[in-house]
Amino acid sequence: MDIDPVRGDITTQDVDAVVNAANQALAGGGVDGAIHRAAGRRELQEACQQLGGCATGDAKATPGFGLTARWIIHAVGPRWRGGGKGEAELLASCYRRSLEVADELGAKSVAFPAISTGIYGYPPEEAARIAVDTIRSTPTQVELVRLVAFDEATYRRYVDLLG
Ligand code: AR6
Repeated sequence: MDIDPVRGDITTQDVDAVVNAANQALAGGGVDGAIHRAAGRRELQEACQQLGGCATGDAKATPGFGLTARWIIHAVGPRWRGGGKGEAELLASCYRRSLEVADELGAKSVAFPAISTGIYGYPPEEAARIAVDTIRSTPTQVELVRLVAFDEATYRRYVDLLG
């Protein structure tokens, strides 16, 4: 599998599936807001409502609607609470579950945002390490993972970790 760091906007990625940093209710701002705007708010909201929420650490798919990507995989990252509340395992679980859902869909290319590092306050350095380690160690049919960094510092971190 190739893991490519890119600087950019997840909503415009030309991949089979983009991952959304969602919340348990599957309705929010941040990347989520951008994805809802780009995919088509009404259709995506309806599709999310039918999923009946999503647990922290889990992931569920909807169609991509107006996106180039055929699917959106909604993953719910942990809110940072100091590190002693299982945050690392829950964040790793988001990446693992997203790849499992991608396999169920038959998606061969998947783009991830830096889950939990915005509104949820996860320390970005540690989050990047978990992202890279978990993607590398998860058995999957996905051939290309794009790590989409919204800012330069996140991009640099991915480049350093990927060597
Ligand atoms: N493309 C790629 N990355 C982006 C984009 C974009 N268009 N926009 C923001 N980011 P966040 P969280 C980066 O806050 O921390 C939502 O309301 C951003 O710079 O979207 O998991 C959900 O519904 C940051 O590095 O997600 C939840 O309520 C990263 O994406 C809550 O926020 C994640 O930022 C989830 O918080």
